[in-house]
Amino acid sequence: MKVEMTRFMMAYKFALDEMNTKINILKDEFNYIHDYNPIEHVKSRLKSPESIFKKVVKKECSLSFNSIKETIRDIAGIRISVSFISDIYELSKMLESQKDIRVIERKDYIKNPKPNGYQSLHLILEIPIFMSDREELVYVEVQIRTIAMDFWASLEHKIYYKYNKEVPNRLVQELKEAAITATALDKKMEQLNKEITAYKETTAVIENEEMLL
Ligand code: 0O2
Repeated sequence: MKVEMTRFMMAYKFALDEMNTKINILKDEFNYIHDYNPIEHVKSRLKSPESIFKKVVKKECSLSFNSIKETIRDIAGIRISVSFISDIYELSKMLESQKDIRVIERKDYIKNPKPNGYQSLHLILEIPIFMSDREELVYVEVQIRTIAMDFWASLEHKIYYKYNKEVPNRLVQELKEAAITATALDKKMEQLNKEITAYKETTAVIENEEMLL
């Protein structure tokens, strides 16, 4: 059983390595071509066997590797923080359109935030992993959000556990207000960035024209 569990977990580790390589390539390519990198932070994690087991119990899933694989699709998880909301969709499009990636599920908590204010784009992707004797299709959960959304989510997560999942109403309300403030900040930063980009483009055109004179 221990060997099987190691083999089971290994596939997820390779899937994370594979996805991290894909993300690094996108990051480098962006830097070379656009002189700009939309990716601020990338954090990846493998769910521990204890957390997998807790979720198995919670979801009343049977203990076979196949049903664990189908029920718990976030054993391999990657969280990407970007600067602007438009970067979220641009990055997700780049990942979703890769030939060896299949999009299994897409939850847009930015267009439809959770009632507590949580915002993020969640993708369940399936990628092939090639091993010495077999090819396996593995699920990876990718969460893409802005720095402001990530800041909010980490604090909300801390509060949720600090109060043992019974957060006082006043704090719930204040967290909702903080989520609205974070959205307003994201929108403002996006608009400022658009203005700066447009300004840079016009000055570049003028400089080019002057060089031609
Ligand atoms: P961890 O430790 O981050 O992995 P499922 O994953 O199928 O059980 P669900 O609700 O269908 O559950 O999945 P969903 O909505 O895609 O959200 C799963 C993950 O998103 C969570 O994983 C969190 O990481 C994050 N998330 C979702 N809602 C919230 C929220 O309200 N606040 C914060 N801070 N994070 C959230 P886990 O397994 O809960 O935890």
